[in-house]
Amino acid sequence: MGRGGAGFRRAHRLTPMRRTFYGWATPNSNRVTVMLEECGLDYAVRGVNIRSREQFAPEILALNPYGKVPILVEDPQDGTPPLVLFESGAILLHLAETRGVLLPGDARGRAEVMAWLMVVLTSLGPYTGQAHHWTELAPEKPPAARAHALALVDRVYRLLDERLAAVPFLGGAAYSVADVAAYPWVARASWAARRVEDTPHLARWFATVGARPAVRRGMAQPQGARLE
Ligand SMILES: N[C@@H](CCC(=O)N[C@@H](CS)C(=O)NCC(=O)O)C(=O)O
Repeated sequence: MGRGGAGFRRAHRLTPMRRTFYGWATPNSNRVTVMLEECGLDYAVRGVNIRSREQFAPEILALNPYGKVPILVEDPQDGTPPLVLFESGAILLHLAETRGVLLPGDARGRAEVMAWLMVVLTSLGPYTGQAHHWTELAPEKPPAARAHALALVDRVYRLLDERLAAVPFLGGAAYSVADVAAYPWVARASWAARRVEDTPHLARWFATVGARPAVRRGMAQPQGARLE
């Protein structure tokens, strides 16, 4: 745990709730750190180096039996058992709902944000991850597997670009959890041999979201972590 320079750190203001983020310099992890920053919350960072297989340490498996990051633990410090959450989408929705941010209150607006959040959770992330595997990580790189993965990413990038030609943010008029979930994956466009500037509306959105101070801070966590 905590190798690579990212140990146990404090950030921001103290709050009664003790929050601990477990993760590494990965897109799914950065969804959560960006969201915590957007919420202005205090949190501790526990580095879990997935390249060193720290996600399979007993301490991590006790929190997430799937052996994956991110994980967020909320400990109310009042005798109530801690809430242990995994799955980046679930964590984002929990924070949005409990903090009352980045999710519209009206059913119609909320449903629209949810639809785009689901696209990002089920397509952008997993397809980019598969493209990364078949272009860089796999010991063998069958052309058909690589082409299939890249075509899936291309389709979702074209979808997002068309969407962002019509509205400023993925969920519509306002910045939302859908944007928070998408940004760290678009930041890894090169994993799918892509350039963000080739999709101009997505590139405009990427620059806008990337300029947010909370996004910059969240993307820099865990400090010192490298995905090598
Ligand atoms: N659907 C999960 C995916 C989590 C995931 O795959 N995390 C990666 C890092 S981005 C991981 O832990 N990989 C190590 C492993 O699968 O062993 C989420 O959104 O949180």
